[in-house]
Amino acid sequence: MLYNLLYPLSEYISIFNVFKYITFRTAYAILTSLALSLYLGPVVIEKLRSLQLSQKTKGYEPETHKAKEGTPTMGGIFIILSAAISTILWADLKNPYVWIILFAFAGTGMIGFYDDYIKTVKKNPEGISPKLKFTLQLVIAIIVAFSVIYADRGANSTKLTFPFFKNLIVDLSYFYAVLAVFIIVGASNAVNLTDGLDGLATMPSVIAFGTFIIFAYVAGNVKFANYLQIIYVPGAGELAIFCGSLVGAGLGFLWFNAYPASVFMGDVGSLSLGAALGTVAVIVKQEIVLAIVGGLFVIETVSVILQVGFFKATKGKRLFRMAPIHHHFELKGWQEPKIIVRFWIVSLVLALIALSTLKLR
Ligand code: 57M
Repeated sequence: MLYNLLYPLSEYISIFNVFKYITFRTAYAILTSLALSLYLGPVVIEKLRSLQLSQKTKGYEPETHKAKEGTPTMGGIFIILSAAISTILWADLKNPYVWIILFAFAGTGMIGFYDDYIKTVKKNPEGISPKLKFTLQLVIAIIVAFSVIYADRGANSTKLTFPFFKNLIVDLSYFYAVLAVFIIVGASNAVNLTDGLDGLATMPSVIAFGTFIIFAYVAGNVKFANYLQIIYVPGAGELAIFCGSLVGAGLGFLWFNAYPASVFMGDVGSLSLGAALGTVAVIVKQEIVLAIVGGLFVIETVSVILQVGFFKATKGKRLFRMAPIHHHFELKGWQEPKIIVRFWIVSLVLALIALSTLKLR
């Protein structure tokens, strides 16, 4: 908004020229959303506490989780508010990608909100039925996928590139929509599965959005995109501001979600963070790189798939003590902060590997 309001005045007031720069606006988007989430955090947490919006445990979690009962959930509300306000303030509101990403983010946030509402207010620990949740996610993802394809009239949006192979580009045409939907829904659920220890989904999300600031910036800049031999996506640079807003909002949330957490993000947070991550990857044409940047979320999801598959194949034997894999380490006796920090380190390493794909091609 500030870009739309103030940059046109730069002819008369030269200082406003600074609003032209995505780097400047991204930096201030990070700071704005960080300040907002640090301010909104205590207000929202107090409200959640007074409404007693905490989740009942299901009864089969590791012993250490019993003490967490009563911790307010749905803190994702202030992640969404802080990041959305900051994005609207600093991004170019004439850019269609800004609205597509905000739709994906807020739309999946509303699904999560509904699920949390059933779990907390209606006191049903199972939440909404998996079928309904999946259907609603599909609806949002399908709208997002076709909007992305429509936004560049299919010029490059249906092409799939492969990290490390610069000349390998496959045009999937409208089948690309199927892939995009899979990525958005998959990322949304993968972050949700990871969100089972204090800060475990938060910091890796911050690292992933931080990495995508760079991917969005270079994809939206014709010189950098040509130099790095990645697909140039006009307008994608504005997503750096959205990603920056999530870095700030995520760090602000982590302030309260750090071990021992005073709030959990709830599905309102985890589903929206994951879907936003998937949507950014789809828009900036780094779909496969997402699996590296968000490798920790992939590992968590694969651990569940393997656990369930192994259980069925062996008629009752378990591969891990419990899935997702963070529970396996808990049951092995690792202290919660140790698991969390080690998983953060894994995320950071994966983000660096993902960034190296820009040069190794
Ligand atoms: C998310 N939610 C946490 C909190 C958070 C198919 C199956 C693998 C599904 C999976 C599942 O239900 N995943 C959904 C897990 C819950 O956290 C709430 O949920 C929100 C995210 N949706 O924001 O509101 C609990 O996690 C802990 N937590 C923290 N700190 C945080 O910052 O400590 C969360 C955030 C919280 C708190 O204790 O109450 C959750 O775990 O329920 N199911 C599982 O993950 C279950 N695994 C399982 O059943 N494994 C089986 C099979 C099916 C693979 C096996 O290994 O044999 C675990 N879920 C629970 N207990 N509740 C098992 C242990």
